[in-house]
Amino acid sequence: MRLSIVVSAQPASFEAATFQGDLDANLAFVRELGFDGVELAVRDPDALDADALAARLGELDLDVSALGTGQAWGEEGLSLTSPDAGVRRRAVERLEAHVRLSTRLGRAGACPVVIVGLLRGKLAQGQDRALAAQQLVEGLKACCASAAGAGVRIAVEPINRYETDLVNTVAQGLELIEQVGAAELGLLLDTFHMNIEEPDILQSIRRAAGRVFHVHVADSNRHAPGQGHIDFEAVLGALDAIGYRGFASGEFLPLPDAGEAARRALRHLRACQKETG
Ligand code: LER
Ligand code: MN
Repeated sequence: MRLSIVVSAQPASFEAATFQGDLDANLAFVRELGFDGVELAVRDPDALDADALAARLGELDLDVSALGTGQAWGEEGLSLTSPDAGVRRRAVERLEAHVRLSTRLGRAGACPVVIVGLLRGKLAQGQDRALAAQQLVEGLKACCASAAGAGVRIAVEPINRYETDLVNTVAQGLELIEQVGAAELGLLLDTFHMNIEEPDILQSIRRAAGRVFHVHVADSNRHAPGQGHIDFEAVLGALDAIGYRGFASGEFLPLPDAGEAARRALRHLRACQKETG
């Protein structure tokens, strides 16, 4: 399995975006460490120079595994389930901009997966859950229609209950995919969230077979893999066994610092891969 790591392309407050700050320097550093790719966290694609970014990635021979979109929620409050129709429309338009950016950054025919994490929103007090669920399906249908035309895939990330109350588990994610009914929609499995929500992480990976579009790796305490109690040898083995051939992307706290956390993650994941073959 190829390894990538989250680098924020624009300033953000999300603390598990492992690398933040000077984008050019971070890309070079990640390459030097030995990652095969980078996952870019992008608040607003229109505020980026996509041509310059594509050129820089080409120079470094670095693939983009995925585009994170959560900053559009965290920094601007965009949400696919906002009670405000204008906010929902802008969230869809923003995801469509991420789909366009994905087509600009794709290399060797593979476009980065566009992630729907916290951009799905969370329920405000008194908000009707059934209506929000329906709005989420409608928003994703619109995004998938744009993605289908562009040859881009979208991955919904089940996120633990302390961060959102919409789609916490793999089972809920699979149900949502069925409701949307689009081949472009799959799941992002994040081991940190799975450790909180899934009764059996390996069984949930097997249930998601064929629909896993992207993977985030962080340990049980959201430190780098190897610093907590998740069995990454078993997790990587299960992903391999279901035929997952995408990236495992590091999204963990930059502790004791981003470089050291990234080194520890690489060391641990490579050792686990050796064991699984
Ligand atoms: C994002 O990938 C994530 O895991 C969430 O906890 C926050 O967006
Ligand atoms: Mn994640």
